[in-house]
Amino acid sequence: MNNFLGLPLAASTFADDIDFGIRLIHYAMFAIFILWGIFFTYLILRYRRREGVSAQREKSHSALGSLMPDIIVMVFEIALIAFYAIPVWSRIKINFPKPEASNQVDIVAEQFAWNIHYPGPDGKFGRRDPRLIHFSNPIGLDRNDAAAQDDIVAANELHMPLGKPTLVRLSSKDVIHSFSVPEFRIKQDAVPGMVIPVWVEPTKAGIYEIACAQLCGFAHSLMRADAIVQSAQDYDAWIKSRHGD
Ligand SMILES: [Cu+2]
Repeated sequence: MNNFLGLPLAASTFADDIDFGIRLIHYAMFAIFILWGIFFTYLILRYRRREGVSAQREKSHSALGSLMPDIIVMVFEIALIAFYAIPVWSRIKINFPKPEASNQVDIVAEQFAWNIHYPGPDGKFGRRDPRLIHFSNPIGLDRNDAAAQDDIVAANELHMPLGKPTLVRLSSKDVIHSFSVPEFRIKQDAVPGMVIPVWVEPTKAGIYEIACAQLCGFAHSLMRADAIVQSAQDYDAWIKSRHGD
């Protein structure tokens, strides 16, 4: 019953909050469907046409009485907004983790790959310039910039340490893509000309698929990458192994 809806593994700190909403809406709609079906069937049988029985037309009930179902639904919806939607939205989309306390990466989407830019051990992102973009330098990183010396650019490999939020600045080189990782309950468009922040704190080690969720061209279906969640030690070891690339 716990995974009655077939939701994917929940692997981020806010996944359960999102799932609560998905479950609540599905179960409430299922209950309404059943109750409404029973009521509808009852009315059809109770007031079916019979020989010798003529229709009775009563005066309508009070306005308040006939509005009651709407009032109940409205109270439910207002409660959903006030006690669920606003707190969860502000937790995920407004209160971002502090950059100093996060693993920071820039993701530059393109047809048809995810370029992941890590600031390296110095924690500073090197300068990027669109004029330097080349097939061997997909994000136009300026290797002459001091801050860029230790930067790492990996294609389709997003490494994330456990126990720390990863803060992503998402952008696109060409068309609109969408950064989607179902296990993290994240889906965010990458829009050319904009830098959109997203964050996630993974809770389970593993490899999850990043799939572009916005039809972006002929090879859209191949625009996949790995989100690799590993222990802090393994993450540091990977950064060291790539250092100087
Ligand atoms: Cu895409």
